[in-house]
Amino acid sequence: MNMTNSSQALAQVLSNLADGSIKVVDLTHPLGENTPVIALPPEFAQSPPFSREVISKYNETGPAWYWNTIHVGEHTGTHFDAPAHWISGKDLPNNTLDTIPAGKHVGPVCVIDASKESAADADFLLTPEFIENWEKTHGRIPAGAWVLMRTDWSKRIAEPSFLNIKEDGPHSPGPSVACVEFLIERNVAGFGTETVGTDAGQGFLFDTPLPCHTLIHGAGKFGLASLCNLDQLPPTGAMLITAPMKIVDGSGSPVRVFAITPA
Ligand code: 23J
Ligand code: MN
Repeated sequence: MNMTNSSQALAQVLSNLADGSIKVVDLTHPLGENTPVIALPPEFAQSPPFSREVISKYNETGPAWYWNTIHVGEHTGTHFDAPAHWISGKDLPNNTLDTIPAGKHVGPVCVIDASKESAADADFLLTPEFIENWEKTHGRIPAGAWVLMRTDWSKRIAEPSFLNIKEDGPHSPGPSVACVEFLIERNVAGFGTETVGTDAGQGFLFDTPLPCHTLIHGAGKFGLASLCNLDQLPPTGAMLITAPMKIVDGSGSPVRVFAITPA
């Protein structure tokens, strides 16, 4: 594509955004004191809930301005997992938020609808067979695409059934070990879910524990957790923009995720 054509392509997108034939879908939950946080087994350090204190609010300490100090774990709410989050990705190049090239934050997105299966079984696992079946209808997942698993779990965000913790730990859907291997073979940008983390609730018991951390970050791929509004996306044809904070040496951060999609 020459300069004129690429300028025209972008002008077309902007004109379609203005006339409403292309829309922006926000895949981000509000972030606040009530945002659910993952609970690890008690022997491990825990991530605190989001909190804040007022610096000043139109008062003696700041008569015309309002600002807060926030305290938040990197992996809180709708958030981005960088490869350095996991020990398997610790020595990879460009594995932290400040070194991931900007171009990696814009790309195609495939949405795999497992909402019915997840409603029927809180431990539903996405498999290579399920994705291959999806590909028969929607085409092969392109290299560099985000793959998002739709479960409608985001609709439970204010309920105990979001974390869904039972006596034997959390129960929520996610990818199987073979599924994560399959996604790496497809050379995806990353994998995203509507649940508190990218792995299934019971993923710590898999033969490769927490494969969507261990394997995917070891392969230099990214994660997105606690997404919402996936039911507003087409299976293919949308563009994803992920914008985590550029934290020096950051392993992840709360993120704003937008999908640009045909209306
Ligand atoms: C730390 C330890 C285990 C897990 C996680 C974080 C996450 O899910 C996360 O937010 O990356 S499983
Ligand atoms: Mn995380």
